[in-house]
Amino acid sequence: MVLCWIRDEIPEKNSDPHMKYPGQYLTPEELYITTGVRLSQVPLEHLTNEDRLAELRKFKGYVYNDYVTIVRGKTEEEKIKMKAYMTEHIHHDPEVRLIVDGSGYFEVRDIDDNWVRMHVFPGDLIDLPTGIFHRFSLDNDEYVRMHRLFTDVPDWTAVNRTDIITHPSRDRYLDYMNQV
Ligand code: KMT
Ligand code: NI
Repeated sequence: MVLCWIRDEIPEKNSDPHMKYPGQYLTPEELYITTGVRLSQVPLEHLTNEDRLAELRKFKGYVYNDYVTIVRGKTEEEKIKMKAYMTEHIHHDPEVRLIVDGSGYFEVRDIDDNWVRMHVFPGDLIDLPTGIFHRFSLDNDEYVRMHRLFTDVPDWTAVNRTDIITHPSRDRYLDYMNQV
């Protein structure tokens, strides 16, 4: 089950929960209305990875997938990657991730530019719409493994918020939010 809440503004130690005082969880419906993010659950038990993929493909038409494991960075390369994940960015494509092991925090900006934190666990499937500002941090367990799914050839380009003047994916997101 994904737990969601509005995050405080304290920038240190992102692996802590950072729930904004006085603290309240958002329902999946509230999350959808304020961000456009959809959450669902995939039963991981009793299914091999291949079976699970076949199910997901039927459901959404995903054509590309791979796995990514993230651990607290020890090497310089890992540290750079962690920093990139935690830098606010958008993509041309939706960001679809199935958590298969471990846990972590996805953060998305809501329509009022608050950070909404989603604590994700195995079996959680998150679907971040194209053009939503987001970032990712490990929690204090310092490990997550995710299945990444794409409906097209993957485009890994991350456009950081500071670089953005206008971006087509941002216009698509704002159009999409008008229909939510
Ligand atoms: C990304 O674009 O890869 C992210 O936002 C990080 C979380 S998934 C590895
Ligand atoms: Ni991303």
